[in-house]
Amino acid sequence: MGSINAVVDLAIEDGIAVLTVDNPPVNALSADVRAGLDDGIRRAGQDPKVEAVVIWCAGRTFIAGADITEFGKPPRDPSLPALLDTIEACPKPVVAAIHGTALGGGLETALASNWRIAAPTAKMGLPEVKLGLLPGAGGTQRLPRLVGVQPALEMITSGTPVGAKQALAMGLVDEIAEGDLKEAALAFARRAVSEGRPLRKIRDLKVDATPEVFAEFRKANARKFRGFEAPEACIQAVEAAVSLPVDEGLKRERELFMKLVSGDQSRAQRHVFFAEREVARIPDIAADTPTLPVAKAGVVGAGTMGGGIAMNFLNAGIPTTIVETQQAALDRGVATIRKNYESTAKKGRMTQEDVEKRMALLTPSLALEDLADCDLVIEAVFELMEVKKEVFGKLDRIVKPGAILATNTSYLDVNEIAASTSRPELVVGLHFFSPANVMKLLEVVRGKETSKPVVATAMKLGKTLGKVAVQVGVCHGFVGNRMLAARQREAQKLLVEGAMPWDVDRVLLDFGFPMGPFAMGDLAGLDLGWKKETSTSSTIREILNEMDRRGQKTGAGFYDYDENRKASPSPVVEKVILDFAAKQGVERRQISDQEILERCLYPMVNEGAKILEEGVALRSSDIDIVWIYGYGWPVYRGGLMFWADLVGPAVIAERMHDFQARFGDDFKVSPLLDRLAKDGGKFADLK
Ligand code: 3H9
Repeated sequence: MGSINAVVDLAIEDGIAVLTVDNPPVNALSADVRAGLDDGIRRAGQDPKVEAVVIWCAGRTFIAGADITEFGKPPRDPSLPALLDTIEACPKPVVAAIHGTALGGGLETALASNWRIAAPTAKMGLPEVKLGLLPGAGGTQRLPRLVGVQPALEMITSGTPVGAKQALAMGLVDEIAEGDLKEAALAFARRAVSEGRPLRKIRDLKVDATPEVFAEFRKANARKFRGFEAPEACIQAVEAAVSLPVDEGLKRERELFMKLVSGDQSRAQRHVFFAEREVARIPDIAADTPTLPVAKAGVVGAGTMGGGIAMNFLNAGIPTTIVETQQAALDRGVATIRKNYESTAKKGRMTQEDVEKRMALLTPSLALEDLADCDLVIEAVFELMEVKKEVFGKLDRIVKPGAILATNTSYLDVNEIAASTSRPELVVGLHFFSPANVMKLLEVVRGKETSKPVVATAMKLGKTLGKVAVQVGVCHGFVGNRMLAARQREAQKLLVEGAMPWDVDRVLLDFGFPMGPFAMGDLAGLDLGWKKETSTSSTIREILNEMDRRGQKTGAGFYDYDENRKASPSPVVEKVILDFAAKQGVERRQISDQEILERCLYPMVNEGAKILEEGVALRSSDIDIVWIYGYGWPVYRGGLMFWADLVGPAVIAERMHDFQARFGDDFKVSPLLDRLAKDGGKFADLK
């Protein structure tokens, strides 16, 4: 209990007022914190015994931002900008003492103070853009005045925090504390008093930049910002810092903030922030469930997937043995891993020493027996049940009792795989997404016998590997690929009915996906899972493979590619499609962009509804996470099911019924979607 209110304390130590915020877990600026700080600063300002103020936080961090849970609720006074005005107007020196993370409104609080002193491990940033927002309490006006326009633009539009050392170098903080932070801040405040330092107010600093700086910045980042509203608003606010007097700049910033905070993109991105934290919670597995140690890992298969999976373990510092059946394949796999690391090092994102450190953790082998003492073995071999069962049978006999056996299968029945071992409770699916060393999603497939500690271990392992782990149940394709299949099916059908691959791709690209399904197919290789011997020209894809148009690697697929792999619509493919449709007796028609979008996405929503009905996913926001981290779903649309709620289950169900009448049972509406449509419910509200 603080002396001002439950979350803010005011204590006077030797003439210095120490205002302590204690609002766990991250000292967010809730209404009580704002009121407490405002009151405390005013009292300190008026108290003749007080010569200076230190703002300081209890617990693990300085203020990590505005309280995100308050957005969208009726505002409560004092607002954050009003509080920061109070701080800035304090007639006595105010020093912010920063440890942990000073983020968003937290850093803005520090910027309204006269000086900032940081612990060596502190991090400072304005991550609002990641929530679809801009810093709305002076950050866009004060930061460029303090550090210059270019660094401010970078910090504000990327949201990436800087460490204490860099912050000192760029002038963001005034001192790094040696030893105890609070003591150092008190000493700093006393010095400011004894030296009679004039109060430094960032609002009074000059800021300057030519219009070209902003034009260049927009141009350089156009690709990265595509589709997002917040980065452009951030740039406009910084422009206002340069072109307007500070009070008008602050007003402009506020207007831009208010517009973003009430918009769909920010709602979507805030949803993702909480969904990403919620996904770790599994109702029937207590947070304190004991986990198994994973100190040594094994990977079976050194192909693209196996190699990528192994890299995750090496990155996390876990010694890993990788097994192949043939020396040549093993050498190729190991060489690819090295090549990937070397290329990261060449880009300056890793040192050569880091490369060698990781490679030294890797043991290549031709014998499964070498996996005997691993704590966890992941199999990434050919996607065929018989092959998987054989490997699991062997692993079960070889790998020490109590070790986890995991499969990277994308579609197959994990229960059946588990049944081929004597330890089904230790078998789990760990479904990585390609490229496995890059994509952040990890589907943790829980079999009917997988034990709770094994699921808990897999979820924790995901975090260790820098992934976002999502628990899913057993079914064909689990959550992600099962829903993707619905989209692929419709995309193929659209070609026969009247669209061209580039039409479908353009619509999905404009929607916000990094690329459309046909460009994606060309990139992955159209011959994935295709066999010449059994190919019967039964689909457009088969025909293209038969023509040796197997995607980017052969210079042709659904598109033609030039020597720089630049795609262009292919007249050959156009003819293939027209002939194929004619042969099927289909009279092609004009298909609108709207229909393309609905045909591709609504069946996915329907599949998502079935997945929820069956309990394959725990909650609709978990499905959102799968789509954002596994398939490049645009984060500003909040995930597939969040988007479905925005469009409205009733709208989607009605259109699906219409499609069913016209095109058949691929559009049969799930009972859950129908029920939500009838009751006016939303996926997000399902319990
Ligand atoms: C802003 O400041 C706008 C202003 O410019 C203008 C306003 C006018 N609010 O991540 P963790 C919760 S926008 C409410 O697991 P970590 C979080 O949900 C804000 N709650 O811990 C979780 O709850 P639970 C700008 C918050 O150690 C718990 O705290 N600031 C907030 O891995 C622990 O979080 C940001 O965007 C919040 N601001 O990471 C910073 N932050 O336990 C957002 C966290 O129930 N936060 N919670 O699941 C972060 O980046 C990380 O939480 C942080 C700690 C790095 C601080």
